[in-house]
Amino acid sequence: MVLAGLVMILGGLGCQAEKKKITLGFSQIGAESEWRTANTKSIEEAAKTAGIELKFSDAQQKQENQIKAIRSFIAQKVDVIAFSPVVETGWEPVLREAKAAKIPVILTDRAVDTKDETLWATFIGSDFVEEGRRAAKWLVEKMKDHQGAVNIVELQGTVGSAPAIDRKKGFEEILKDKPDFKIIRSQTGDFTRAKGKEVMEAFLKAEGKNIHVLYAHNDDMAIGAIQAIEEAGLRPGKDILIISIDAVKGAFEAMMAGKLNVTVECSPLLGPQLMSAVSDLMAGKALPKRIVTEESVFPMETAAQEFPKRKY
Ligand code: GZL
Repeated sequence: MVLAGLVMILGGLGCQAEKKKITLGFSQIGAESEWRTANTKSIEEAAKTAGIELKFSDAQQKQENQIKAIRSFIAQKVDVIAFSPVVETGWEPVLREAKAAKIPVILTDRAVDTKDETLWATFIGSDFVEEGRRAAKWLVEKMKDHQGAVNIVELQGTVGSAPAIDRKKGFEEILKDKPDFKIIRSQTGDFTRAKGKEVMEAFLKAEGKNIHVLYAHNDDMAIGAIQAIEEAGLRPGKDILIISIDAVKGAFEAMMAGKLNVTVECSPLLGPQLMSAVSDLMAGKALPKRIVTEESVFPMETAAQEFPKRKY
């Protein structure tokens, strides 16, 4: 009898020891920017620290690849699915499939535009409209003693993406009652350095010295544009003021070189918050529908003192 009891206890312990590891399927947009690679690193490191098994897929900035990855995670019966949606729309069908399979979905970094908010458990990410407002508020303050027109060219992020839509919205909201501030050219640079340089070359060809300010939706496009401005014989940060968003290391290096005037922080370090949300979901805890990341603004003047403290 004692032996049987002992076997039961050991068996129970054995069951506890084999407690099933949480499996998270994550569909990442790609590796288009410094921000994205820092985001991926944060997620991979946080999953390891949390002891969560991570199935990771890189969509190379294509929505169809993200949809395929999510379907694969459903087929593999992962515990939770998380993804950073490359664009806002076109997600309902696959999210309904995840819901039917009773697999909760967490949105990270970018939001989706769906009528049915039960299709996702929570959205962890920045307030992109506020980032756009902060960029414009810095410019208005910087130009407060300037007389006459302020001609702005804008490098937008990926067409249809939440950050591109909302960073434009926030920027224009602040400038809407300031007629001297004009966006004279606006085009997507798809968040990459190469495309940012290419589009800035076209802006310079069309507008030349008529450009006073560049507003870039991310640092990578701003860094590409800086090369174009220098190749055109102009001084970035002086002849053309440059405002960008993310606050990656490359932006601090450009500010310390006097070529970028300000970067608005958008933290990619979402890994710990994501893993905490995954663990809470699996423990049956309710999650807030929105988890906002806290962020700052870094003008050129503070770059040297801030740079050593930067984590991405
Ligand atoms: C913002 C993120 C954007 C970054 C870009 O949260 O989605 O995508 O601003 C990145 O650098 O490519």
